[in-house]
Amino acid sequence: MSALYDCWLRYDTNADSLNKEILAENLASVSVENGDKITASAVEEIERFCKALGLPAPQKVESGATLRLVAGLAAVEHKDGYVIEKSSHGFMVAGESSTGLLYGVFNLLQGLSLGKTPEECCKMDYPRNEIRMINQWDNGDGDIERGYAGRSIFFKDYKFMEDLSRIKDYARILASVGINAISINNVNVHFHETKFITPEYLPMVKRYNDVFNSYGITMYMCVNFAAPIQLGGIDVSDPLDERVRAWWKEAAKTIYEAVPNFGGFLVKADSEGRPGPFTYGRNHADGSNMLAEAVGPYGGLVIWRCFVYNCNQDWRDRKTDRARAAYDHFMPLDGKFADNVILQIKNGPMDFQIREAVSPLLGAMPNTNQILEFEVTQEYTGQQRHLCYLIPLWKEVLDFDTYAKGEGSYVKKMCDGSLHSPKHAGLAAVSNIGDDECWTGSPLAQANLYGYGRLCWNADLTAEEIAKEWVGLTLSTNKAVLDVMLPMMMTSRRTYENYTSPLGVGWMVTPSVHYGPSVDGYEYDRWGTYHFADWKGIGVDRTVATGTGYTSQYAEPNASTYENLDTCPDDLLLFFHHVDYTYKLKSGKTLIQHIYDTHFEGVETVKGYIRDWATLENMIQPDIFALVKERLGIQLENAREWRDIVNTYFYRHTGIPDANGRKIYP
Ligand code: GCW
Repeated sequence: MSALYDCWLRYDTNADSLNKEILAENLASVSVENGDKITASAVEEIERFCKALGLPAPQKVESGATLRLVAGLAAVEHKDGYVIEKSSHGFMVAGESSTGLLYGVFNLLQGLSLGKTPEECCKMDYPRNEIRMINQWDNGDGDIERGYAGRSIFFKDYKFMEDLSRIKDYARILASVGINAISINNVNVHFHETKFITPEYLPMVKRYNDVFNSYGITMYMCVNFAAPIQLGGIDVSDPLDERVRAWWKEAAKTIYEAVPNFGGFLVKADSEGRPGPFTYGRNHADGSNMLAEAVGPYGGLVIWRCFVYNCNQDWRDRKTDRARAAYDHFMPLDGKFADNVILQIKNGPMDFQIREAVSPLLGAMPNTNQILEFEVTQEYTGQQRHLCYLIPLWKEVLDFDTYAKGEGSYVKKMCDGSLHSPKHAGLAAVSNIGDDECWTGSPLAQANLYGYGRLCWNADLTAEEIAKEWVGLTLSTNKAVLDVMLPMMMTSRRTYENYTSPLGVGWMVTPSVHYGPSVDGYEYDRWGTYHFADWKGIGVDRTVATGTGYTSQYAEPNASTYENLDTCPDDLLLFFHHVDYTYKLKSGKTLIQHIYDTHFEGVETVKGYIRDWATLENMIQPDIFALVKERLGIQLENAREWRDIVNTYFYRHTGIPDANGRKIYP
């Protein structure tokens, strides 16, 4: 298609430096053992690879192939694992399942396009996490909630797309990094979308489902908790009402008759205006278990979000703390959820900020299935106009020690199920794609989708390794390119943080769009996202001693670390404490000087990115070069605006000048 469109599956990225003869020799013929529609996808991918590199299409043979593909090889122990090894006439890719085989083939093709020899591609690997899910926030009208990359590839004018080619390419992209689950519609299920689970839409649901299934991906849909009212004409959606329960059972039966291997439901309930069990004095175990009972007979799962908080707060009230909400609501329900209910918990207790604490609910419920939720779409992290490589942020979360079961209780162990041995575990994330030519607004934002998949596969991969793979597959394996890209990507999260909101306090964004500086934008609003800046200090006191008591939700020693000013890390200072502007950070700087310094520095770093990017002009594909160049220009303009507004705001509040006399607008 095009370099922008093909993402990391271009295959010809490094065409000039590949040994085509060796490739042609090894891909001369292919055989398939235990074939099905997933292995057919694998063969098709090999054909694409050959086409992209101008190699002859592989001959399909019964035996003696140079590339032998085997699905369902018992010797591969791990679920959906694979092995790539030498075999009698060339090489063999074998999977524990056909999905495992597909993963192996993607890995082989990626390795080859990075310039590895087939020998160097030999390995054994497997996904460490069971559920590796992507959530679309696509609405039926084609709009995408928090989407920064065009319109939906799934829906238009409240209809499913008839042409499934783009959905198929998306399935390829996802499967190539091991994603195995997708929910296709927004968690905010509005009027029209509520009907997506009814017979009117089920034939299309089935078509989408089949495409994803051919890539080893299970499809889910978001449902409206009040569907029995809207669709069933029942006057309530009380989860303990027999009529409501019967309605959901019937609805599930209808769905599964039409779409037998449908995954199940993803649910946002009692959150930001969505209906839920609270209306009827019921709790979230009552609500989710009711749906679980409906889909259970068909092997379906209910993924239930924990993003439940009071969004009608009064800013005058300093005691209510939105950060506490998920833990307060869900922790008492541990052990009360059905086996096929999985709680989905955002990485932070607030909402996907550039920096916030790790949610204390993660790993805290030993008798409940939990999965972690990330946001790949850059809602609060530059909306795909700013470069913000999110893998370092996610790694921090995955490597966070919750101490839930003593030292070493990392979040990643909750995700891979080794912390408490639940029935189900894994990760989910909000997608960043739309119908843009490059899928993600900026080509650099593709790296976040790629990296999310890679972390789902193996959370022990480093952010650098992932960046290096992505750069090699998408831009170039040329060392000069990597030398520019690695530092840019690895510093980008800190850079974004530098010119936006300081030290974990969050927001300061223009309300509703969440883009661009507005320091007091949410300060007197109902959303519970305040920084409490006055002339003397700033920050949210979440201590037990004098604040909201949020720190007590952590296991020790984390609770004490955050409670005490002396041990609270600088990066999260304003998330946990309200301090004076003259307070001295561990870095030795005063808070106010830190704010000025980071804001000046952030803008300078972006200027450096622009200079560095310019050096790549003749080393990478021109369309990618041009689009990123344009985006970096926007980033610089926005970063300046952030710097000047934030610095001026604090200068005006404090009257304290910058120690280095730089320009602050009075
Ligand atoms: O951060 C908020 C977003 C909402 C989103 C919500 C959620 C889908 O601003 O747009 O709604 O999170 O995660 O449910």
